[in-house]
Amino acid sequence: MFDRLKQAFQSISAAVKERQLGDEELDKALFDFQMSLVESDVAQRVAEALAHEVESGLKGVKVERSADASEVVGRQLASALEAAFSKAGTVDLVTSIKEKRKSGEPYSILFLGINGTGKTTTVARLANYLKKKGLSVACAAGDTHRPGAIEQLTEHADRLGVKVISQGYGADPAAVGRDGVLYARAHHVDCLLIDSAGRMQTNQNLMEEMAKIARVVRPDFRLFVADALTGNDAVSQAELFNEHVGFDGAVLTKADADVRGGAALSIVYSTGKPVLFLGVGQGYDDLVPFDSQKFLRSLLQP
Ligand SMILES: Nc1nc2c(ncn2[C@@H]2O[C@H](COP(=O)(O)OP(=O)(O)O)[C@@H](O)[C@H]2O)c(=O)[nH]1
Ligand SMILES: [Mg+2]
Repeated sequence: MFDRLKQAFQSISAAVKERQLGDEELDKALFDFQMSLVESDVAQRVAEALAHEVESGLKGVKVERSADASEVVGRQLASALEAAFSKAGTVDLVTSIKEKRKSGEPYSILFLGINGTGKTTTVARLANYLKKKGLSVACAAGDTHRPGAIEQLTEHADRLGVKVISQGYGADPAAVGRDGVLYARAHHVDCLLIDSAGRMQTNQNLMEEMAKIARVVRPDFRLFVADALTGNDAVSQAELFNEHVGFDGAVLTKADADVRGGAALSIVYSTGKPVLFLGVGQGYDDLVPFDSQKFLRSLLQP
């Protein structure tokens, strides 16, 4: 996972370590760094900002040996990345759910994202994850558009022993979500997971529909699901959903097949929202909490 992104970070440290850089060489090394970030799916704007961090770090201190330069680069990148991740913060869903339950109300999570990113699969995997933490879960079949969507969710839920609340195709997803909350409240369910449709990111109707569910259901958490393999598209989708609907955190799916790795970084940088989980396969256990400290260490340590 994320190998290409790791290489990009390591190559800039190596570049400044190997030679005493003149201005021209430094410019070239910075340009190469920026390019290699972009090739690893880091959004252009974010790549530029990171290259700028390195540049100002090297200019701001007196660097006598190339080994020192490499250290400065490492420190500068580490603090820039740490600042972005700590600004986004972290969310412990299990703790938040338990907190909310003290009030007697169920905790609700609305899933957002375009078709094919892995929303329904992630609803199932999160249901499995929360059950293993000892919490009770129900799902609302909020994708009332896509043929087969309700059956897909029901099949997963049956296998996991989780109740699905649905009203069939063509129903108002906001009403399905509200039904789900009423069911969860009446049956003392800890957490309700609300699936949703996601036709096209450019579809204004989709944004309006999602905003309506959010308005009606007032979920405790809006979870944006992005497909890591779509790279920069995932970042623009994140920005779009964040602007029109708003979200509180993200899941990055298909990380098992992602060698580039820039999407996580770019989503956190450009939306200021944390990544909570990585999808690392198609099985129910293939959802792992995202550890930003571990991620940063793996990027920056040779
Ligand atoms: N390899 C891999 N495949 C995934 C992952 N998450 C989802 N998928 C696959 O992506 C496809 C679309 O998933 P689905 O949940 O139906 O997406 P939705 O349209 O957003 O609800 C399915 O074939 C899933 O098995 C993941 O983390 N890794
Ligand atoms: Mg789906």
